[in-house]
Amino acid sequence: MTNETFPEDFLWGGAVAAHQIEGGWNADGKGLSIADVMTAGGNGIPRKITDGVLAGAYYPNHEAIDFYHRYQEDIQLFKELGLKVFRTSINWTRIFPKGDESEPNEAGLQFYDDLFDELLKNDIQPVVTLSHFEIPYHLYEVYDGFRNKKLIDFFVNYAKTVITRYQHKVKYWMTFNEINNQADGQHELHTWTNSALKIQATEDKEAIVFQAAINELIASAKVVKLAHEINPDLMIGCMMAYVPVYPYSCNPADLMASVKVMDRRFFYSDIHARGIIPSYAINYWAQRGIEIDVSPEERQALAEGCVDYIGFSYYMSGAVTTLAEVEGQPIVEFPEAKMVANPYVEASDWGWQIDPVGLRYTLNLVYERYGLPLFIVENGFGAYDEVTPDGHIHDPYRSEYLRAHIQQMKLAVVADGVKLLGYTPWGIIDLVSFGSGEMEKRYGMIHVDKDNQGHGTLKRRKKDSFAWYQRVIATNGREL
Ligand code: P53
Repeated sequence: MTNETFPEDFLWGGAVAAHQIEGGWNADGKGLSIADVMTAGGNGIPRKITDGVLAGAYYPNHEAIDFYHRYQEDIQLFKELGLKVFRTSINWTRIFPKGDESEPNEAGLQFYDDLFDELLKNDIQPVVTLSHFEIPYHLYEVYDGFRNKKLIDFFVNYAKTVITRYQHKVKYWMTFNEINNQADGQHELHTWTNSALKIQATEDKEAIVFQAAINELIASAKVVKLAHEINPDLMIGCMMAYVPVYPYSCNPADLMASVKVMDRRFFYSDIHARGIIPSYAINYWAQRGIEIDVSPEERQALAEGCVDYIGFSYYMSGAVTTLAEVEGQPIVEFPEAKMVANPYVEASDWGWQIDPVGLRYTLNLVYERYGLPLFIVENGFGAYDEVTPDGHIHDPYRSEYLRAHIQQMKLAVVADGVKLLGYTPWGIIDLVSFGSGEMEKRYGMIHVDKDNQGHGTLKRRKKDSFAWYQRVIATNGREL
């Protein structure tokens, strides 16, 4: 490899989400969000979604790492690390506690003014997700979540409020975090966190999730258009979870299965980026007898609200096969295929397949598909860490994972010509795991003293990976 590296203005950073770090779940007028009714699960143990907050249950997001009260101290560490950007979300329920009010909660708006000012004062640019699994619980209780078209207006009103308020502090925005996680409609946690949906066993899950997704895509498109009217300098992106799914074998049937599985996940960015509903989806709906409600005005809105860039997370790849002799997990929507382990890659302790080359592949694939700038807004390695008796955390596995991914990202930029805006590894500071609710599935370069049961001093400590990433940023990725 030559000495060529990333462009000088490359946005090195770190990423988190409000509900996974802030705590202060009912502080200063904040309302209940869908993340506030999720209990702690564990490695392989699902989180429960409760009806409201139950006495005696443990909700790890209620306190999280108490960033709400400690952000000044944390930002000093981010500054020392050299972050140029910090990706977080605005917790919708701080601004509109129930979601359907006409007037926002000023104390919530003030919190983000103070947070963004503190970041900017330390030369760190905030990058903001509008909806990162923080939909007001009231919008589920009263309106049934995003299957209801009323949520389009509530979201647009919320987005208009915060984009107007912070337009001079935040340039890069994203609408719905990992909007495609709900793609197959089968994971209760994902349909809950993406769309505040609870689907009865008697209902057609797939149809409901497609409708909710279309409603979100319309809401997103309206926000893109509105944001450009508010301030043409703003960059509004989508946020996708890209998990490339490979054909397990070169059997053509496996290749076709991978295309089908990938299309199901691409559906979302295809609409975000192109403004039209893809023919593969229209045909599928017709075959399945699914009726999706999209008015001519809404189609127009989709066409007028194409995103400026594609933000995405990348953690792992998958593989699919039709071969009878290979064991795997069934895929409900494609009964002829199943998901299987890839024998060429290893997996994390949580079974996530580690595949750095898959990141280069994804960057190429997505850039060719849309020709839009890309932004890797999540990537990282959830692992158990150990604090030594003298207070150190030696985490070479974390820098190894990140190094391998940055190397592939560099190849995509330097050798393949992909336009990449930046890289914000996930959970730059330890936080509550989304999927399991654990604290001990750690991604951070900054350790937080707290365990899965919620015990600990919340003290922050730099891990070995802190100094490593600091060097990466300082050398603009020349030294890995
Ligand atoms: P946790 C699936 C696949 C890729 C990313 O996840 C995913 C998921 C959902 O489980 O979620 C994103 O904490 C999400 C973050 C989340 C992070 O990845 O389960 O945007 O909120 O924390 C890591 O290990």
